[in-house]
Amino acid sequence: MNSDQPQDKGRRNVLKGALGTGAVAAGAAYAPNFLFPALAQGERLVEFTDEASQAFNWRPIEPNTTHWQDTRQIDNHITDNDDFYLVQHYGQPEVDNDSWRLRVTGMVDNEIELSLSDLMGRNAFEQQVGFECGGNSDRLLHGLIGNASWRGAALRELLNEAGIQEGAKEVVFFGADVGNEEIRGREVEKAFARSLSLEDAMRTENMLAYQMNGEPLPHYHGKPVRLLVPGWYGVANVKWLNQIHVQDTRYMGRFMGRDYVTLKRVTVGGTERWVENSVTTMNLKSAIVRVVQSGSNYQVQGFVLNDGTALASVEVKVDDGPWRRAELSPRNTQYSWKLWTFDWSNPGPGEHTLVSRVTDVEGNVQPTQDDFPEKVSFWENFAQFPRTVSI
Ligand SMILES: Nc1nc2c(c(=O)[nH]1)N[C@H]1C(S)=C(S)[C@@H](COP(=O)(O)O)O[C@H]1N2
Ligand SMILES: [Mo]
Repeated sequence: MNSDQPQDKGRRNVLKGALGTGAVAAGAAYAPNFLFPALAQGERLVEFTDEASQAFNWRPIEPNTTHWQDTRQIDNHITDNDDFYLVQHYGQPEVDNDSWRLRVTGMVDNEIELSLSDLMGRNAFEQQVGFECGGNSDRLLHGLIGNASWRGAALRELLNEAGIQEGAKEVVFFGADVGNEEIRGREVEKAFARSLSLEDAMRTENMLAYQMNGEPLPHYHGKPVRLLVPGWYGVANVKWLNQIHVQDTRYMGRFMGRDYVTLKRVTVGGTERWVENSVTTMNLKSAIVRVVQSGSNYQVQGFVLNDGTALASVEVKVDDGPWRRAELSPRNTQYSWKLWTFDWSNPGPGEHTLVSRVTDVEGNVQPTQDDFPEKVSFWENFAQFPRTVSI
């Protein structure tokens, strides 16, 4: 058994069991939190009656498998390391911290090779970053999601130290995990990799992260070091990072050019065309995750994820009523998830439909499913997500 195995399955399972069965006593083990506290005496989670919730299946964390949160159980601004979702396409490679090296190669004046202690000896910074998988979905109640506090070194400083050469355009990030891919009829061994344009790579918030919520980066989350590109879908955050390569051509690998590629029908300069785009920055999205009842008061709780643009509002609509403003948590930061609450007092008995939408300061509004362009692939599901509850 490896030491990064989650230690804290117990309390989650206790909570799961309590869902929908009435009052749950507040656990003493919870750190106090402004928003989304654990349920207090006399509070209960209202069960969702929508199809997605009925069909939802939570899975315990297991080595080499995908894990998603039960978003109805979000009770903390920061996601526990063992509940933060997991996605890996080539399994979870064993990487030894002592022999691990990070190399910077290609169109640089000085190629660099760093050990973990070299990297940890560099200037460090900390930031909250939340993200979701580009394949997140209603079916999973948007559980491929998490928000953590990360510590690491600035990518930009390392690239500057290596000295980017004239003409360089693209920075490729390779993980230690490899898989066999059949490409044009030939089976070849490929490492997981993603790339950024040089301009995107140079953004100050990009981090080579080695700590997650105050602990060394867990094995599952890419130990000892992963890339974090705040504001981007999870696929950009290369785990088990071991090489950064600077080049003057586009990187065409599976996770840039074939997978995590959205196909939709849009107008291109007046002509309707089918267009593919690689999954990059997170689209503006909100979703309702919980409804908490305390006597005749109900509180609707949810999250927002986006590319880091400031928000103008989050609103909730009940049945065919008007859009009404929700309150955003003061703990939200530019690249964290943004938790919000909406007080819904004295709802009448019966079935109600609740939906949220978010608007940013650039005037972008979260679309409904019907507003979406015709889209073939399931990537980038950021439509408004109606939920139903029975009062
Ligand atoms: N090396 C490596 N990095 C990877 C992946 C992978 O398969 N291999 N999956 C990516 C995808 S698709 C997602 S959504 C995120 C998930 O990060 P997490 O498992 O820490 O939540 O990691 C990204 N980084
Ligand atoms: Mo993903």
